[in-house]
Amino acid sequence: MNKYASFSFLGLFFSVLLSACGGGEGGGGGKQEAAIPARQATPLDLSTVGTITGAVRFEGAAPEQSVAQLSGWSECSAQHPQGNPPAGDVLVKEGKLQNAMVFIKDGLGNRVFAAPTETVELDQKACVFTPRVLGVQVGQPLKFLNSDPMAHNVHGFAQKAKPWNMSLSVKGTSRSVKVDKSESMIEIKCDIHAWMRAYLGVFDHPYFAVSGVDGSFTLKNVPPGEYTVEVWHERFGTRSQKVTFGAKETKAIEFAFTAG
Ligand SMILES: [Cu+2]
Repeated sequence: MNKYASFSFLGLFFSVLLSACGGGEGGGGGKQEAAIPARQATPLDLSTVGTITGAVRFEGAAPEQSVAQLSGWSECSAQHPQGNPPAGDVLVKEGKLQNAMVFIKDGLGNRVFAAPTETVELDQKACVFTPRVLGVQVGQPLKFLNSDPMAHNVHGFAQKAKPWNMSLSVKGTSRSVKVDKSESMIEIKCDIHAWMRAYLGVFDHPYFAVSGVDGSFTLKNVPPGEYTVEVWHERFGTRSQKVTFGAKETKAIEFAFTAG
């Protein structure tokens, strides 16, 4: 167990940390670590928590999704023999919207949540970021990986945390960061391939989920309270609603974006 895992195992919370660990790449020569002030996680009464679940809908005719323009990049085109791939920016199926980020925006008060030690991975494969939309908690390990035979980079346009820009020049190269400030959402680009995009949500709590193919999402272990729950989508913006949530409740909510 490394020292980060040890800290989190003890239920401590990193309020400030941004580190980058080389995985076969130079770029600074190994670890860069800030001081790690830690705060005690607030105990969660598991006998009172419940579930907020639901779906993100899209009403009306959805706009066409964008197409990644790979022309001029033969090494990428070669991995898409059917032609330029859809960008994945509008995924609507039977009125349900995929790849929307649903999260508690307000209402958790001063609760402090320990950062999970499990690593979330963002791959660059066939010249596409995978997944396109993802979330982590503040201080949770986030690994950028290049699975392609050509160079990529990972440029994170964070507004609150320090932005990052790192090269992943060789297949199998990875870099790891821990983002130290919550922000929804952070745009991530590859500066080499203009079509490559991912969107990262960084939250100071575990109550977030990316909607699935059927538009569904689930927020588990939510304590009773009055919350503002928000949904974000890269093309359609945000919607929010108030949710009054009782002890041990399971509550279904819906969000709807509309055409035009
Ligand atoms: Cu790239």
